Amino acid sequence: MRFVRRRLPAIQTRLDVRADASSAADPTPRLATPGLLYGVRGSAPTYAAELALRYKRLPYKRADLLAGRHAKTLRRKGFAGITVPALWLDDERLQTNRAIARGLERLLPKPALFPADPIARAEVEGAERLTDEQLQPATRRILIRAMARHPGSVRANPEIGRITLPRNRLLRALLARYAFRYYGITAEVVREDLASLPGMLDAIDAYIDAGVLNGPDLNAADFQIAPLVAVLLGIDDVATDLAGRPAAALVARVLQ
Ligand SMILES: N[C@@H](CCC(=O)N[C@@H](CS)C(=O)NCC(=O)O)C(=O)O
Repeated sequence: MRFVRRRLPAIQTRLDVRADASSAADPTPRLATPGLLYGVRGSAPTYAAELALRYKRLPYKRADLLAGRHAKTLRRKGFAGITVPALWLDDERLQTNRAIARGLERLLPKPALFPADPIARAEVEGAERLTDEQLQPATRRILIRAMARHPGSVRANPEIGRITLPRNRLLRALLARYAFRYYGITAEVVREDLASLPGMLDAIDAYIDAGVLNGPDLNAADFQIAPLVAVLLGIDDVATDLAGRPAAALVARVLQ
């Protein structure tokens, strides 16, 4: 097998306890086998999928793939795409956070990841889109550039964990070069990301003010946004602008 299992299963242990606690009154389905979540160490999107699985109280195991080998492994496991999170659950292969959220909702409608009211649901889906299409790629580029240029200016969120980097400086530099090319990271692109970040955070804060996010019941968009904001809170360049924002309170609630 080409994946590396997490060495420290702290999150997993907590989940297993909850999954085992299901009783006659608890609608959590007993799956023939637990879900298998493929991820990458330190990946905020993978952690988002974990949050959705835990919310549904579905038992799962997480297997972290080696970045670089991930695409081949996922193909071999029968997934059509090359990104993580990728979830094998109840004989279904679900890939991307948006598809995973919908797949989990189909399998287990309660507790709901989306509001029943169509207008409220459309708003949550709008927040999801903003996250998936803009906040997630911008956060990735800002993070990778900060890690490559000023490693001391980045602290990993303990819940999400640290991206694994080689100790060897040359290997680290090669990896950075590869990642820059792969994700189209240049000084100019990251300057634009940094310039558009306050607008994205304003939009998230507005969703929170309107009760679309961080409402009494958390939803799919909350789970996708909070880990990304948690990553941003660990980057010196952007943390100050974030600290007092409602978005930071969402992180405190979702990631504890
Ligand atoms: N937007 C999708 C994709 C997430 C994504 O891009 N994941 C990264 C890791 S954080 C990945 O798999 N990158 C590998 C690649 O693009 O080849 C989601 O939320 O599921």
